Amino acid sequence: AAESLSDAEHRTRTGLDPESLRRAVRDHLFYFQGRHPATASVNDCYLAVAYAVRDRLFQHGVQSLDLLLHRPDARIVAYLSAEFLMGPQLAANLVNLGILDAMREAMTAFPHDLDRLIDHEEEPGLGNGGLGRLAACYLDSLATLEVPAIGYGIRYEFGIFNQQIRDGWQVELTDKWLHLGYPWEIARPERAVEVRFGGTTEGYTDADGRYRVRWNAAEIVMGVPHDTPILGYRVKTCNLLRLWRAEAVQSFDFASFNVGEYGRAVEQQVSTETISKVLYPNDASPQGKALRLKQQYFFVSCAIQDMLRSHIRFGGTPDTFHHRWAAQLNDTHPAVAVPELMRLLLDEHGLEWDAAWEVTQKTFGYTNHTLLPEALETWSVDLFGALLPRHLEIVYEINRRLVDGVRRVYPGDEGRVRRMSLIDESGRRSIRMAHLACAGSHAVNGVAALHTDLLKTQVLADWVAMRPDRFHNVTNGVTPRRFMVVSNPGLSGLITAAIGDGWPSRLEALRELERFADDPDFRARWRDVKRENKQRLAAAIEQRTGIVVYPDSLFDVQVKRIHEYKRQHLNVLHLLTLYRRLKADPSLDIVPRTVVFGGKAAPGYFIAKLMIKLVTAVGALVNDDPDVRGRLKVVFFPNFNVKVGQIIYPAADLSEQISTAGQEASGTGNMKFALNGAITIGTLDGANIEIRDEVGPENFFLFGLTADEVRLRKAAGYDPRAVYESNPVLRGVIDLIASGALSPDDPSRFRPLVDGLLWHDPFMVLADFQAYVDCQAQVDALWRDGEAWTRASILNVARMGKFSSDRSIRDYCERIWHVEPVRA
Ligand code: B1N
Repeated sequence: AAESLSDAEHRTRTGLDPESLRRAVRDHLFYFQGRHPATASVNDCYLAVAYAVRDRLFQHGVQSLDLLLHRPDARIVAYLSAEFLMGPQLAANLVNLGILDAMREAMTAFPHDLDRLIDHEEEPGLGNGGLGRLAACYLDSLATLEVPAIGYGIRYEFGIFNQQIRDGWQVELTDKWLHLGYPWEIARPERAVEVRFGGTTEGYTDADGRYRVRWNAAEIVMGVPHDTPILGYRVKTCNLLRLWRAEAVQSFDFASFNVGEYGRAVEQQVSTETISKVLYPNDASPQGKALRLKQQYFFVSCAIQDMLRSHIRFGGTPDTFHHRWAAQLNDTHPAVAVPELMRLLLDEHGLEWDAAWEVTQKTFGYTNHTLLPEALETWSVDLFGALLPRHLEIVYEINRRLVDGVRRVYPGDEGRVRRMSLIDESGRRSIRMAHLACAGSHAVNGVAALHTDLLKTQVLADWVAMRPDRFHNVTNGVTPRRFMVVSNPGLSGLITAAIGDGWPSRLEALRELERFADDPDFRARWRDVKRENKQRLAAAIEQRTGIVVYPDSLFDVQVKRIHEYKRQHLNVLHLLTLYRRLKADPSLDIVPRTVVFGGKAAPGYFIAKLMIKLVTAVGALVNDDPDVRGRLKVVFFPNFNVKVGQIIYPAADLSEQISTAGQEASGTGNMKFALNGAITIGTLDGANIEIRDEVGPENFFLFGLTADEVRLRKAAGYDPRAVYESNPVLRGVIDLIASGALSPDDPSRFRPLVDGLLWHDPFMVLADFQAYVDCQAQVDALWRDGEAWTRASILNVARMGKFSSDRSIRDYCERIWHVEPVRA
């Protein structure tokens, strides 16, 4: 009975034809959920289909694991990330399995069709934005490229909040993604590990007479892994997303229980389980809260212990850990992995410092995702030491050796020592997590060419000077399976009809579309697809906001987290410019536009929330004004997430990527838009620069200061007030906002925004205003030439192949991880 299943047995149990699928769904409904197919609810049917699909994923998954057992030499990637923004799983898994149509047919026998079930699915929002979504795209590409990999993270009970718009303001609601059951994961309580916190350390001499350290912790928490299978596109490789849930160690506080303090025992349990309760909803501004550090250490310790355990079980030894595992730190959130691996190698496995340090450095790579000073994580030494006393000692020892090294190379340069130290001594002493990550890694990378340059010349310049060959650029990418095949079936079908079906896993093949760019018939079909997608979005907009928009208008879209550096307010200033032109001359012949915004603001970020209110206030002013007569519509689409993105990207004509140059590390929404035929209006920031290089400057609307110009302008003493005074159009819109006309119930409501722009404007909104307005006029001009617009749209898609996350992952595999595919 222990033998494994034959291929034929797999086919009868987990067949991929409509008849087998229908039987599998029916069996799950009946035997697993106790439901009669005829009376099953939408959720019943959804769960049954999901379980039937999961069976088929695990069929591949068990085989992939089997393969690794027999290939102990194969290197495995561990992607350590505090966030995985996976998005809906059903359609993506059906596409990767190649059974979307078969399942659609199978479901005709049930009361709810497949598209209804796909629409019903709720996504696990276990991430804030680009960083978490990137991790999810990378898992898809790793599996597709047949590279063995595990994503390690936290199974937050509550993900990113649900956003409602009430009276034009953002309201946050708890995200209860687990409430109807999550069918894609499987809990593995037998693989739980223990994680410790607090207490003290003590030295002792071991049996061999060597000095060692023991950590007497004050608190023990259990980490229980929950595994989600990650199948590649049309391959047999199935990897794992392993998320950890914090649970109380059952017997831990029996002392209080025994003396009748049941309440205290339960309190302990509640406080323990708080660790994996909720995702911090801040994008790019960490909170120095003890709970956040606990979350970070919790999942990192679970992951490293899990990796070590499996390495040793498959016959490895601690000193060869890095042969088996290549671990990537997704920003500094998991950087405590560096002292954690050191601790395990030193204290639990008895390695000497130098040997442990070599293993550690060879294991880790570190990806930096932001230069924003407020986003560079530091932890106060006091907090860190109270929670992780042994790790603090190890950090000090790493630092002692680091500082020695700096002094050897740069004798007398104490300024450099202070700058490079892992400890910031300028105020209350704190640990610089980016420095810890650099110290403990053999490779450090930025996420787009400009970002890597700025990283190397500014934030990490001292580190580059010491170890120039450790720095790399790996430009981000996105998965074309989810962001084209799943979300834009119309365009995907048209592309496949033209160039065959190989492009989703070989995205450079899109270049073959170039020869259709001048084909009138192909252009017409291209427009038809876009129109259908716009109709679909228009229906969703009306359903969710009540606003009626016209699919023939130019869909001008900005969806991303709300942040001053992303400059949603610059977009609003343009909107008001158009509005004032129409008010001045209601018969003006302007290009009809629908301007769509979407995105969440961090709950404590006052100005970002005010920006949302500003957008909705402009919508209230503009949308029903008879002078505008439907030529301008402004929509704030609520609760932007992966699922909403899958409706929005395919329907966009114009992609707004207008961050202040030098601020957006890469951006990935920019790629999703362009891959769906939107043309970008953008600054020379992040990956915009590389997108423009690829698609051609004539197919990209460029405006604004460069990163260098921003720096110079600030150094010269930027005076936003002077810009305001000298530009009557700008003055007109700023005065309109300041006048209270947009907020009659509270005339000074937008004062903080206006004052910020006039007196500080750190993101150079006013400096870029006129260039942006002029560039939007060029957008109008091209739009009026429908054929030329379509041509540019086709060429955008044809030349975007570089931005597949498959290319990014190949870069990581070759240059950073040194791993190879393991073919089934
Ligand atoms: O990472 C993305 C980039 O495309 C974006 O440009 C970048 O802004 C984003 C603290 C972050 N950087 N830093 C974060 C997220 C959560 C958090 O608590 C920082 N997100 C980014 C992918 O490279």
